[in-house]
Amino acid sequence: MVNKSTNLEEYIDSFIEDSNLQEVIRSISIACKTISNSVRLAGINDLLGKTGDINVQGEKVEKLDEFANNTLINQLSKSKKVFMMGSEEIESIILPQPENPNGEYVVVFDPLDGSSNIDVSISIGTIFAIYKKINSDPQDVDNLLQKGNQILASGYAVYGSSTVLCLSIINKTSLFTLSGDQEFFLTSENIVHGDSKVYSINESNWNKFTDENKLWVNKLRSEEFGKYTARYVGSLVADFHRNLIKGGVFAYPADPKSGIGRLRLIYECNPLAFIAKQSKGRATDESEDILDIKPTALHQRVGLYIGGEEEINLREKLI
Ligand code: AHM
Ligand code: MG
Repeated sequence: MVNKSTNLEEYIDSFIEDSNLQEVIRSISIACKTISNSVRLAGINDLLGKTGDINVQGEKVEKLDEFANNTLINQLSKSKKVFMMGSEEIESIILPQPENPNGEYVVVFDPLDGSSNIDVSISIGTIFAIYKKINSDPQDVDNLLQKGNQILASGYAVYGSSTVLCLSIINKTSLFTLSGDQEFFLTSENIVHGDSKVYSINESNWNKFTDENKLWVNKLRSEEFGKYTARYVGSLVADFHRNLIKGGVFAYPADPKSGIGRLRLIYECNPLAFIAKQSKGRATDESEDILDIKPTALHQRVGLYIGGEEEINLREKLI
């Protein structure tokens, strides 16, 4: 039973023993509040549009991407608990300023997922995951190249019709809603994937789909397994959030020729795959569990199939 007066602070105090980990989560939540406010007022505060820079992905950087990235780095630096960070927006290792050799935690994030939706007031969000460092070498990228199954906690904030923070830790995934007084209150606890019949796929890529994927999507469209409908926001974080709550499956297959996907393993796929796993869901890249893939590069892109366990199993049965 959700106690609607429990705030995030009380929640993390009640079952996370490590006060350093608590502080990391607190810092991320503060950054998400700041980002949420800036997203809501972007048009007024001249935060829409591009900075003129190109990021490591070769994409034009949005002003809000840059703002969100700096906000997370500054807030996590202030926590004094973080050893190293990795961001979708930055090419290599990020160290807190001042450096913190005694910090134990490594945090990775996509500061603002769904960049193409920023200027049109459609839901976007922040995705993050927290790991323990594996060694104390501040130049060792292996601290960031950890498998998703090493994640201690992950989550996201979605800046939608309300701002909701999802936190997944110790077999428990909960949702917090940001109040008018800028406090995150617990609004759903122990959530599990819903069972609506939804598929979320950019079907404009149909001509690049493998025969297996064409067969799968055609079966979903055929009503043989219930009446599926399509929902695709174009912000992974929002598509995942909807499917987690209501039910559904999201897929962004890898290009069959190159084997490379659109979404980033470390900053997008792993954090969400961890949440899925803890919420009766699953995520694969088609051949293996996303959480079992050993990253070989910071900005590695993979195919992603993520949703309720039954949805992912159904695809595997059909192809
Ligand atoms: P971003 O992190 O630069 O916003 O890119 C990732 C986004 C995802 O949020 C979304 O699922 C996908 O790219 C949409 O891609 P497409 O426009 O090809 O459908
Ligand atoms: Mg993204």
